[in-house]
Amino acid sequence: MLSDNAAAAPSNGMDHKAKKPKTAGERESFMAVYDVLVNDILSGLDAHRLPENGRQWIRTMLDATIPGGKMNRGLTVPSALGSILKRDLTADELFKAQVLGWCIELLQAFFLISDDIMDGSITRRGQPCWYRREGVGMVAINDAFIVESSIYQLLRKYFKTHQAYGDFLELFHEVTYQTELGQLMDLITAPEGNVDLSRFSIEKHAYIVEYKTAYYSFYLPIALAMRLAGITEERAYTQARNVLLPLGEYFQVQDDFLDCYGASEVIGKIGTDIEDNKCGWLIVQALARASPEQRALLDANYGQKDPAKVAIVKAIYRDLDIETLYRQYEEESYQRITALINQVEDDLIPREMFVTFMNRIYKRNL
Ligand code: DMA
Ligand code: MG
Ligand code: MG
Ligand code: MG
Repeated sequence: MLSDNAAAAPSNGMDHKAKKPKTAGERESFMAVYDVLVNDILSGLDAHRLPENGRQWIRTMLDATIPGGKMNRGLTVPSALGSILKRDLTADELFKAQVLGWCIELLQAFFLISDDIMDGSITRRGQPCWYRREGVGMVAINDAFIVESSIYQLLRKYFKTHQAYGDFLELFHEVTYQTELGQLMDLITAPEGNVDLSRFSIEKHAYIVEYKTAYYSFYLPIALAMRLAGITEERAYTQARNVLLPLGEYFQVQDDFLDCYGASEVIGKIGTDIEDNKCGWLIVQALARASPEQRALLDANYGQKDPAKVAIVKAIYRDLDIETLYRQYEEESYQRITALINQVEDDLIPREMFVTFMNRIYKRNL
């Protein structure tokens, strides 16, 4: 978990110390805000005369799709705000940061409900994916839209008169669009029943992971905390992006690795990337190293829902020692991102909040 990751972080020779990892108290306090926000969403339905069974549906759906994850994105907003302000937060500052954090968790739930349908996934967070629950099916598509709309119900309720309201709306809209563009490229690079591995490349992979993951998972939490703290200089946001997009790429490479090598009871999901013909990090690395014979086997076996074919692809990954390559990539990424953090002007935005964010995911196994 988080503390293990922080403990695993190598000394990086930086004089700025990372904040302590999230304590149980911070998670508990964050979860308490979830209960408040669900009640806000449900109360907001009164104005729409939603029949009781609709209200019950929404309550069940929110509880099944929003909590239960690692909450790294959401917890980063209050922790980054503390780093920026360099003091304990007031109760009101903490609450506002937690509301924004939950809005990211709602955005994440909206993406995951749809992503699991599009990827044909089986489980999420150790439970059947929402669309696979009894009586749900394709209602899940509209549920994803309701979760997305709920973000804007909450932003209006808590920030309508805040000076940064317009910026918050713009940020959520922009990163949503970016994520959808990334998902588009992820999906159309992986057409079902039409395997053509020459479509894959390191560059295509880099585009997909920047757009589908890095903006909403890494840039958004820090940018929201910065905006909440009153930072308006564009230069500060550019410097944040310079660290957070590479950090997001590293995170999605980990996700690609865990899809194949993670323990499903730990990551709570069953990998589908090989079956789904995905342009993931493992296949891109394998293609760069495969002999002509191995390449022919990959062409014949990738992207098919047949366990024997998946096993052949995994055997080639093993022969090419992709796992060792990944371990090297992890170490190299930590050094490379540390160097990027050292380029940030510390009096503009504290380097510490990037170190904390990086340590939270370094060498993760879920
Ligand atoms: C995740 O890509 C991207 C978004 C926007 C949810 P993915 O399909 O690799 O995610 P997961 O492995 O969690 O299904
Ligand atoms: Mg998926
Ligand atoms: Mg996907
Ligand atoms: Mg994945």
